[in-house]
Amino acid sequence: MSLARFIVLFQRACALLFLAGSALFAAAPAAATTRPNIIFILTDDQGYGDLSAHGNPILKTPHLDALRAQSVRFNDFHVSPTCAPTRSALYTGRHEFKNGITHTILERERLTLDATTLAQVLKKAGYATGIFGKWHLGDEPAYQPPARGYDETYIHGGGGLGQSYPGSCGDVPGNTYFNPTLLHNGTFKKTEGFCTDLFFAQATRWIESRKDSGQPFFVTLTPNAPHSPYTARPADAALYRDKVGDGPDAAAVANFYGMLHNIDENVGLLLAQLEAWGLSRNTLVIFMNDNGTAAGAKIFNAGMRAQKGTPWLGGTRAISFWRWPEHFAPADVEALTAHIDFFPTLAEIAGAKLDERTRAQVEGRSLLPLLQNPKTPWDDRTLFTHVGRWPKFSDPGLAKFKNCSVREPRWHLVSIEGGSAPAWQLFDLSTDRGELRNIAAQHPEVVQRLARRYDAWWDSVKPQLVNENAVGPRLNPFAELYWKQFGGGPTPAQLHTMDPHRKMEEGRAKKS
Ligand SMILES: [Ca+2]
Repeated sequence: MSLARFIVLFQRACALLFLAGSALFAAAPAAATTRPNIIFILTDDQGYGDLSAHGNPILKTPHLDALRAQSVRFNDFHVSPTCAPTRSALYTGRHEFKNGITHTILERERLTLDATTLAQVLKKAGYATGIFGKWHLGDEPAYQPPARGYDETYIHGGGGLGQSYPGSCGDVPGNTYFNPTLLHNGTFKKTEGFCTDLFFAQATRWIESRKDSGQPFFVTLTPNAPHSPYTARPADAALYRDKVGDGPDAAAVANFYGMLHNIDENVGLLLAQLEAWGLSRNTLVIFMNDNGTAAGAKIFNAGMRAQKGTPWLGGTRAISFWRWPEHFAPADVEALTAHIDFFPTLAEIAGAKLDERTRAQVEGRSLLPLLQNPKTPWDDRTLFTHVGRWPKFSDPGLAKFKNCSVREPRWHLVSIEGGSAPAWQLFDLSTDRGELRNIAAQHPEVVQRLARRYDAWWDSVKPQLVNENAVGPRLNPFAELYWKQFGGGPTPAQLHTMDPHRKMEEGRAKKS
C-alpha cells in the first residue's frame, strides 16, 4: 500500500470513529462512553452560607472555593431539614417519609429494607463501593452499609460519635471526635487522630487500593463534622476565636468554623492526591451539605430565613457542586433541583439499568441534561418538605401541618404552627428570597392549588411510615458489638439511656 493510500484510509477511519463517537455521545451522553469514578462528599450541618465563595465574611474555604469554581453549581438545590432524612432521599431517589424515616432517632431513622439503595445499584453496575464516616440509616445489622450495597465500610454508629438513644440508634460508648473507635468491615478499630482526618485518610487509602484495578469506584465520604458537639482540633478553632465576637456562643462558632477549615484542608489534600494519581479528569467529585447550617447561622446565612430543622429555605437549601473535568464545563444552574435527583443522576452516569421496581421507587429526575447544558429546559416541579419529629407513638396526622412546606420554582407555601389543620403562609421567591412577606391573603388561588397538592402528597406517604411503632432492641447494636469485642457491659445509666421504652420529650431529642 502506498503511503498516500494509507493516509486516505487512515483519515476515513478517523472520520468514522469520530462519527461513531458522536452518535454514542448523542444517544447516551456520558454513560456509554465513560464510566467515571465517583467521590461523593457530604458534610454534616454545614450550611449553604458556610463557604467563603458564598459570601461568608469570616470563614475561609480556599479549597472548596476552588472546587466550586471548577464545578457545575446547582444554586437552588434542596435537601431535607435534618441528617437521616436527607441521606435516605439521596440514596433512594425519594422523599424520606416514603423510606419510613420521620426522625433522626428512635428507629425512625431506619431506611426501610424494601428500598433499593444507590450503592446497590452502582455495585450491580460494576462499581466498587465504600463508605467512610456517617451512615445514620439504621444501626442493626440488616440496616448497615454491608447489607445495603457497600463493599468497604469505615463508620461510626448512630447520628454522631458517642451518641446513644433508646433502642438501636447509638455509637460506641464514650467515643469523642478524637481517637474514636470505628467500625471497619465488621470489626472495631481503635484509632488515633481527629475524626474528619481519619475518614478522609481511610477513603484515600481505599482509593489507592482500587485505582489500578480497572474497576470504577464509588466513594461515599460523610464526615460527622461540623455537627455538634463543637469540637475542632485546637489549632483550627484558634484560627477563628478572635473573629466571632465574645458572645455566649463564640466558642461554639469558633469550633464550628475550625471543623470546616479542617474539612476544607482535607478536601484540598484529597483533590491533590487524585491529581497526583492522574485520576482527576475521569473522577466525578460531588460536594454537598446535608441540611441548613447549625452554629453558622449566628454569623452568616446567605440571606436566608432560619436554619437546620426548619422547612424555610435556610433549612433546606444546600451546596451542590459537581466536578467532572472530562465531561462537565463549570457553570451555574438555577433550576429547582433536589436530593431526590442524586440517585437517578448517578444511575444514568454509571450506565446502570434500573429494574421496574426501582424505577417506580425514584421520584427525582436525572440532572445529567443540566450538567451537560445548564440552559436545558427544566419543567416546573413541586417539592415537599416536612421536618417530622412528632412524638413517638403519636398520630402523625396531628402533625400533618407542623413545620412543612410546598415549593414550586416561584412559590413557597409554609406551615409552621399548624397541626391537624394548616396555618399556611405564602412567599413569592422571585421577589422575596428572604421569606419576609407573607402574601397568602393576596394569592388565595395559589395557596389552594399548592395546599391541594400537599394533601395528595400526605395521603401518598401515610402508608409508608413503617417505623412509627417500631420498638428497638434493649442495647444499641454498636455498643453490644463493642462489648463483645473488647469486654465490659452496660452500666445501669447506659441501660436506662438505651431503654427502648424510655419516653423522650421531642424537644430534648437532639436534632442531627
Ligand atoms: Ca446534619
